[in-house]
Amino acid sequence: MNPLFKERLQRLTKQHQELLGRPNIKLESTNGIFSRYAYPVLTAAHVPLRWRFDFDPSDNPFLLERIGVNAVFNAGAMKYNGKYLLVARVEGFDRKSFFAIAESPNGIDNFRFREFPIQMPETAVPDVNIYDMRLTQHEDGWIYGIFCTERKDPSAPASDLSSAIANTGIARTRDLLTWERLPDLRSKSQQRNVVLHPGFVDGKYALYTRPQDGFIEAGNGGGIGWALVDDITNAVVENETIIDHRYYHTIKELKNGEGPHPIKTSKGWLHLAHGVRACAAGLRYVLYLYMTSLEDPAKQIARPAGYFMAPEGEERTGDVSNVLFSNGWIADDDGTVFIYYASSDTRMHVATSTIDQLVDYCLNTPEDGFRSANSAMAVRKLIEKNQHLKFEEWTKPS
Ligand code: M1P
Repeated sequence: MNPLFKERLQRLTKQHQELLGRPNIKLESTNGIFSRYAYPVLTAAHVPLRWRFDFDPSDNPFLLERIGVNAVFNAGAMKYNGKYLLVARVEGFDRKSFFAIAESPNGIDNFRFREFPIQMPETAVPDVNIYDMRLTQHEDGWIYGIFCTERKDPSAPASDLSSAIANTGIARTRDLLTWERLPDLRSKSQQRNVVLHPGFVDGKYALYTRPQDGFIEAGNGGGIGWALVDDITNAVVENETIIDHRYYHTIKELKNGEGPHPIKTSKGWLHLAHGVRACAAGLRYVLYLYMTSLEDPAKQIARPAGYFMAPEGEERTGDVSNVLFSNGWIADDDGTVFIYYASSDTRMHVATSTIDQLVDYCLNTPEDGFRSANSAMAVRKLIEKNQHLKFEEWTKPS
């Protein structure tokens, strides 16, 4: 064996094990709404070495990496058999993404990929790229994975090698080992960020949709939609109503999209979504929350203004900078919420909060007033409310 091979193998293995076993550190929360953690929970470097290196010394005497991983991001999430499970988007150097499951005993660190990535079955029209799976444990007993499937636009001129069509792939599993691929969602428009509601509504499957005119532009797609579907094995969007609109001069002016499926709370359904606006630096993706009624999951009951989380520090940079995106969260029985979010299309992080804190945030944060005067007025009202309180005295050391 080439001594270089052995030396590299030992170094690589040691570094990898140290990375996977590194304890995460909860950071102090400044806004009291959620806490970030010091380290990403999944990165390209977390991907098993066996997926990247040929460990046969005679075939790979220099121990070169054979298959490079560019990024690990936009993971769906669920609790399964007591473990915190992420279905991550693993993107290779070749730009193609596939899904892979990583599990952790505590939800904040020690995420380890299973032995093999998911070999997602294809439909008669093969996917070119698949990504951003939302997991839903549905009332019908199946676990659904709803994801984006991208294919080249067949109507694009030969010189156009970029135009693509975004559609929604649907797969289901009972054990997270074998997946059954169902026909893609049929809809009048392109669709990305489609999410399955966990229960039947009026006896039908309910989807959060994101109609879009083109592959990138939402265009006439007015925001996050809602559609009831009779048969998930032949899913067709017949009627779509917009339940969370886009507005001029807000964080979701350009487009928005549902994150993971909403969490049921005693006060309503709690939703996590992303909003996009344009600025001189390009597109800025932030996360926001809203709530809908328990009786009618399509009816908004709380719309806190602005963003809930925006990129900070190293989160700001990556393959597509200035992006936070989330398609996975887990609510534990004790009310803890693990929010899994990706930064800049590069890496996965976790933030923790509680259902009570998130609901309080939604119900008590002022709504967007759509004008500067109303924003200033909201601050003024808060100051006036505080004037009647003797909170300065509470800050004196006792
Ligand atoms: O690059 C940011 C995100 O862009 C797309 O999201 P949306 O359709 O809302 O614009 C997706 O490609 C997503 O994967 C990506 O993180």
